[in-house]
Amino acid sequence: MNNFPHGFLWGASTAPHQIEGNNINSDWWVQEQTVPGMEPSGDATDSYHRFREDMELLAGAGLNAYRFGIEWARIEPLPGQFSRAELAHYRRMIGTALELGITPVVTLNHFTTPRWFAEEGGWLSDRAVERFSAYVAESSSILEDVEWVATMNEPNMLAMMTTMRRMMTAAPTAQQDWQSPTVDQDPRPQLPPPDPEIGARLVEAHHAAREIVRHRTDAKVGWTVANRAFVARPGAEEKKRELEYIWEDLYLEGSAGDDFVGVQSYSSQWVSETGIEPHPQQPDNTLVGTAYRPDAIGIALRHTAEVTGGIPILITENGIATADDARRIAYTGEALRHIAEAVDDGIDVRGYLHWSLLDNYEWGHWEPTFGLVSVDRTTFVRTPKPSLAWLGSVARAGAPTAVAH
Ligand code: IFM
Repeated sequence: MNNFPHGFLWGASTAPHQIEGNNINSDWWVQEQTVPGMEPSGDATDSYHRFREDMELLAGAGLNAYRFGIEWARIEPLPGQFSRAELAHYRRMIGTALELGITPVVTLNHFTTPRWFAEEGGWLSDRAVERFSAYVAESSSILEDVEWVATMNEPNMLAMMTTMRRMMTAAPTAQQDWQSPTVDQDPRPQLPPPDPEIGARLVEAHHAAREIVRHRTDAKVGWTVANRAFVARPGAEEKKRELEYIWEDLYLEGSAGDDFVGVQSYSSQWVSETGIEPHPQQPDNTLVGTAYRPDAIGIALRHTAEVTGGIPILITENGIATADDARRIAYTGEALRHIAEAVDDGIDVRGYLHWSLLDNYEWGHWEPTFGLVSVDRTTFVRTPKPSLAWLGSVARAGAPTAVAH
């Protein structure tokens, strides 16, 4: 009981825009400079230059998988102009991971797009799928020995952000309401529900990308879906199903025919008959304003398995925004126990990738720290936190209950 399957991946995740620095050709770079209240990403953690050091820290702790992304805005800074040098850069990252005995899990799109793509109409433009496909085709040329490829990160949150941007364009004063799509600030505006029309476009783009990657590589292809782990108050079951469809199931159903689905969950949300209950401010909230709910990942795994009908699952993100590393260890230990129970119940989970390897840029803010490693933003010196060694020891033991903390 509570042993993870042989060959289980143990690692951590990152995203290019959140760690690389100076991603100046991306739509997010523009947004950071213009939306009031947003902090810029700047040099980020300079992982564009320091990726080997990051991977060595991960491997040295005993972890065997690293999820990182390719940045579209670097590969195609202008429409149709692909950078061989940038492709070579990401190929070096893949090569470094393999050399260090790390299984690379490569994400092709993690929220950001080239600014020209955004100016052309972004995901709502008639050319969106064609444009994304061209980028994916070029990127596939460096993926020949990559086993796991995610076409897109959290398309449901991307659809929500696209909906949010459309609302901000229509009413610029709304810019003050949302200073980050992931940080629940005070006062607390509700996130807009992702527009299903945008969701349908992302499903189309994912399917097109999946076929391109399959045609050109031997990788397992899927995408990763944010799971809000909704729980219904008495009498709110119907409302919960309605919200689950809008926020998650449209995208989980889009996984049909994929080789795996990425599950990402951090906290859980109550649903009453009138909708999602805003989570009140309280002392044990995380640094992104969410409830401390290590059980969320178990809810997310069960819901994903039910909707997808048993496609292999990779946990591509799970973690906590906290300045207290002992709390990170407590949260993660508890989350791993919920994962182990789901595995024992027959859910096909292939790996656990913690969010995040590094304290990084949390979409408009630097304060929420999710990392197993802290980074001095002036010198870029990395300092592993106790949680990194702790997760490595769990990985070596292969069972969370075997590790004292
Ligand atoms: O930082 C984000 C990541 O980019 C997508 N998933 C949630 C994380 C924490 O908010």
